[in-house]
Amino acid sequence: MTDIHKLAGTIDGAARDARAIAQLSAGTTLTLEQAYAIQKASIDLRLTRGERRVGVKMGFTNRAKAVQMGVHDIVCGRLTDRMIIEDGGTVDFARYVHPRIEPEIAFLLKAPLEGVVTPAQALAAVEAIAPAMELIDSRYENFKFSLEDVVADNASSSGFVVGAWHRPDIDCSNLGIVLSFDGRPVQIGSSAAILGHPLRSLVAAARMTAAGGERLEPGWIVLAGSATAAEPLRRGLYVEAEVQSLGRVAFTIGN
Ligand code: OOG
Ligand code: MG
Repeated sequence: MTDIHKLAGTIDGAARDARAIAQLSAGTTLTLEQAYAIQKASIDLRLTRGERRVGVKMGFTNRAKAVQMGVHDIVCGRLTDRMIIEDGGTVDFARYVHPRIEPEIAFLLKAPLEGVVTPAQALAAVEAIAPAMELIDSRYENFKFSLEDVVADNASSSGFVVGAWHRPDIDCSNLGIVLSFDGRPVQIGSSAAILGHPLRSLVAAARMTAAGGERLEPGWIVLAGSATAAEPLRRGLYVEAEVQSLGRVAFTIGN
């Protein structure tokens, strides 16, 4: 029998100690449903310690990411306030195992979204949109995992940084995006790489969150997923994403 709470504790411990572990699927057979139950239970452990839920992240909404990681299904994960990186701030490298960064678009919700919604309904629930980056840090050795492993591990989510919020009437369907390290571009893409339109990712977030028995809440942030492949981070870097019409978001990695 798969012990959801024991495996959630294993994942939670690895994340707290910034320690890589073997894939859960190496020791047990996991269904996707069990993987999402482990994700929920591991995040519940954080909430019990006082962290606050602030939203949802979507993953593998972009082909370049799916190819990079060998996972071809859209996944979602949970964001808490402890994952927030201040725009312009500094992150402590020692908190992570093998962190990577990806440029994203963030939605801030003003109304709940639940279940099957149209892109127009999704847009009507959006208060604002912003340039963002997600710091992913798989808890698995060598950043390697199956679909079930990565879902159990909160879709690798470890940190995120959001830039200035803009009114949602900006057309975000095809915005140029540049990720740079110390001023040098390392990834170039477009928001169109996110399911053809980032709003489709918000639609998927509403559907998948409802399948997990929750809804997207007003005040929550939804990260639409990376517009490019992810880039490994190293100590001392100045990391910036610039999104056309939305501006820049940045942070430094401490030594
Ligand atoms: C999983 C997370 C994928 C995205 O934006 O596609 C993701 C991973 O690549 O480790 O966050
Ligand atoms: Mg991401």
